Amino acid sequence: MSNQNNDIKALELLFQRPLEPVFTSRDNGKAAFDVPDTFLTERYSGVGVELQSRFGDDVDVRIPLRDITKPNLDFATQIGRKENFYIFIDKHKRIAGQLIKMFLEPKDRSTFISLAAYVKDRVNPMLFQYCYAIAVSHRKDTAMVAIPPIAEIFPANFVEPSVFRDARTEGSLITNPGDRMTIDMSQNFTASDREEEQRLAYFREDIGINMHHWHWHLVYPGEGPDEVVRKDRRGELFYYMHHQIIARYNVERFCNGLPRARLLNNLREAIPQGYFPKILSSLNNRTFPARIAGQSLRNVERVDNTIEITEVERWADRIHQAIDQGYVVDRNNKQIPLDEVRGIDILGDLIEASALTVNRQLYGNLHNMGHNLISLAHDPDARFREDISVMGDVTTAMRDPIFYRWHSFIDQIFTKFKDLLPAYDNNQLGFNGVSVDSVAVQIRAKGTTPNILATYWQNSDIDIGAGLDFGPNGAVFAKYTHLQYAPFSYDIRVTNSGANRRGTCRIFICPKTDERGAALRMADIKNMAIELDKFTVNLKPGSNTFNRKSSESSVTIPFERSFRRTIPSMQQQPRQQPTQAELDELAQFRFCGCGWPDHMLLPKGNATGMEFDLYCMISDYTGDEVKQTNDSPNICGDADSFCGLKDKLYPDKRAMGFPFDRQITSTSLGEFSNQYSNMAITTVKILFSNKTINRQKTRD
Ligand code: CUO
Repeated sequence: MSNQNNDIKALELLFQRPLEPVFTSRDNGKAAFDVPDTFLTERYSGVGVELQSRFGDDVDVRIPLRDITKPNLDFATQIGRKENFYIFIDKHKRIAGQLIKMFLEPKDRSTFISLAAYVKDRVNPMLFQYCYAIAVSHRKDTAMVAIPPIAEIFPANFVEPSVFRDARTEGSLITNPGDRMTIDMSQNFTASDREEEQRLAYFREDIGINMHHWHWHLVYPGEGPDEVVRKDRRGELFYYMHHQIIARYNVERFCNGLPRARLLNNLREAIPQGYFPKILSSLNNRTFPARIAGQSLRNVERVDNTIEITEVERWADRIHQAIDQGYVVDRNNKQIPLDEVRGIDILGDLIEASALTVNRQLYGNLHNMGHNLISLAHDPDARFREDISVMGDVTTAMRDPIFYRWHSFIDQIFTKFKDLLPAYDNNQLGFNGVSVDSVAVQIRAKGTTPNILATYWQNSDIDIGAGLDFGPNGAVFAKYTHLQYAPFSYDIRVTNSGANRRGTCRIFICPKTDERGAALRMADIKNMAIELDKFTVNLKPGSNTFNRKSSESSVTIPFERSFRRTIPSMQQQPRQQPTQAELDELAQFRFCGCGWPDHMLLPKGNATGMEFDLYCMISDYTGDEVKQTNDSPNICGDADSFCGLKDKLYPDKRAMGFPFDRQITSTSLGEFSNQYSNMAITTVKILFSNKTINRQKTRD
């Protein structure tokens, strides 16, 4: 293999089998590293030769690792290898930031690979994977390597544990992966229907949703060197991506006859929602701790991790005060206005809080410390030696109903700021001479009725073989049941009475009624408007028709992107020299793990057909256009609404969520939309069928 191919292979191998020492064979027993003796940890250093020959003899590819000057890892080993790693607390964030910096430093790729291989066996595996993935995605010389789906690396954080016992058995007894049976994963394993929150388990515990959340935080880390943290509008995107999650969750609750999530704005009130996750930490095989119903938050008093409820309340008060006054105060006591353009971005970084916060001392670390308080409520002083609950880990936080209560509280602070800004004026909202005459949707199948959409359950297979450390080689598939919708197309008719011009088509789906069927107020509708798609259109004079597939959404990534890491043309062995086109495609995969899973694009609706307003606006492109400062290719443009573009400016100049991010004075969505020719709405119904369909091999 060429050096380049050797390097790509080496970088891929370091993602596999996170708990195994680096000298074991990987890639289904086909590849192994040639590890310098000095790389072996104390445990294995006396048996080096034996190990190398045991794991290295019958492999197809042996990759030599260059010996390097050994780094001092004392800072990183403060997190034990069996401890859970969680990025919401200061100590872990700081260590991760330092390790990322160390990974970005080597000038050449092969030193980076050797460094990573050396570090891998010495630090906490979750910490390693997080920092390594960030480094691989930010180093220029590793751009061609795909970040594998996190559920493949640490499947235990996503999948109910009994699946693993079956998977190990199947994988060990049946050596040919092609002959292995698919393991069934149960849905609804965390609670019975006695617990009403269980109605939302399919959303909270969806593997694709939780992977997206991990990936988003990987693309937008809060701590680390500037080149990794300082990204265009990252604070605003923190607000917007999480805002959309809350909007989607609340609408999903309405579909299931539940009221919207109640904000967790009183940290001293018992929390009625219990949660018993039943999944195991990948690092220590212990179950993630549960929270009983009625648990109260308590001050956290642990070694290296303390937080008082009073402190969190003080930060929230100061942030509210800053919003009321219209400015924040930086570390030099300088006032920075919270204006229409920069205000939300400043607040996002300050509330999260990321390393870009203008004043950590004054405004604290509100959102992260909320995660921390909640995730240790069951054992705040570690007297029972219990670890964090799911709320403390980005791979698992969205499983717990409390996530949505905490993030609703955070979201309400942002909304308060947005509602104080002036409403958009006619210039901003209108587009003279452009009329959206109609918007409609139709399922892409024969004999379907326009504006009726369908959802159902689907079984899909995912490969959990790569994460079965010390287990069998090769793929082991598990069957996962998730919500799915019937693919549909938009049909948008537009009349342009002017010359050739461009616009941005913005499509949202808005709830009409709450869980009781009562009409929602405009103030609530705009907060729960779900972005479905956004794309640029060229308008020719006269009539224009745009057809767009649901699968092309700017919010989502396809199922294959969420769950498969290799492109089909590269799966054959022996591995051929990849073409440039394949390398480009692979480069996209890396960033493209970020994106809402396509199968969760639509809310579930209900069995009688739940009505929504489909809203379409075409905004004037002169107000939308962003002049990119570099002309590198668009890597993964297909989920840019939530994830931005790699190494580029956020591709829409308007505020995220436009036009629903500001107050709207109209009393209804119809009234709002009727005022502007460039907007239209249509009633659509989403009909849910309680049946399960197996995934076809190909979908459009
Ligand atoms: Cu993504 Cu709280 O930021 O979980």
